[in-house]
Amino acid sequence: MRIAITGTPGVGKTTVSKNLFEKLINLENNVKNINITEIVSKNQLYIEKDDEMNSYVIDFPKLNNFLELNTTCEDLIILDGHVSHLLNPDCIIVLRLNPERIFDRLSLRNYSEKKIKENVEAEILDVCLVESIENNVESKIFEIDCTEKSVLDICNIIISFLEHNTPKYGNV
Ligand code: DAT
Repeated sequence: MRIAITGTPGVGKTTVSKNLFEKLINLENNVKNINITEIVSKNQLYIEKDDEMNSYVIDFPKLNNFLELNTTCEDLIILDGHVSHLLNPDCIIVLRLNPERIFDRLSLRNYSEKKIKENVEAEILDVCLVESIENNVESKIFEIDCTEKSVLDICNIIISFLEHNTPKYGNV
């Protein structure tokens, strides 16, 4: 089973994924936490590097192939990344955050003004949510506003979503 943890850079995907992994590994032993940027960079699963934006243009067929070869259908796979919703997930968690907080967090990362603006706009325009809905007819989608929530709260919400027979779309 593939769980996509998606959302605009800065929403908290990596922090939530790591904490979720620690919680789930206590319940099941076949849990994997895969950071998309890390594996794309390490295994050269990209077409080119966008130096201006300091990001990769991902080679999706290569990335999909890599995931097929390195996971099994028995694994509970956490896919951490802002394109994870494009990797055939069974369920998608879209993390959301007040765009002003995204601005603050990305400024701390010393991103360029252009990259910060692009990401703040992406959050305002619901880009990850819209892409998730458009590209996944079968998957369940759950949207979480992380603005006033602790990482622990967010993880508990996700686990509760995974454990219960929830409708196709939900938000909290
Ligand atoms: P992403 O992986 O989406 O780019 P991140 O996990 O690196 O985001 O988090 C960005 C920063 O925000 C990092 O310093 C940790 C902090 N953070 C993440 N989730 C948080 C939360 N729920 N409450 C407070 N801070 C959080």
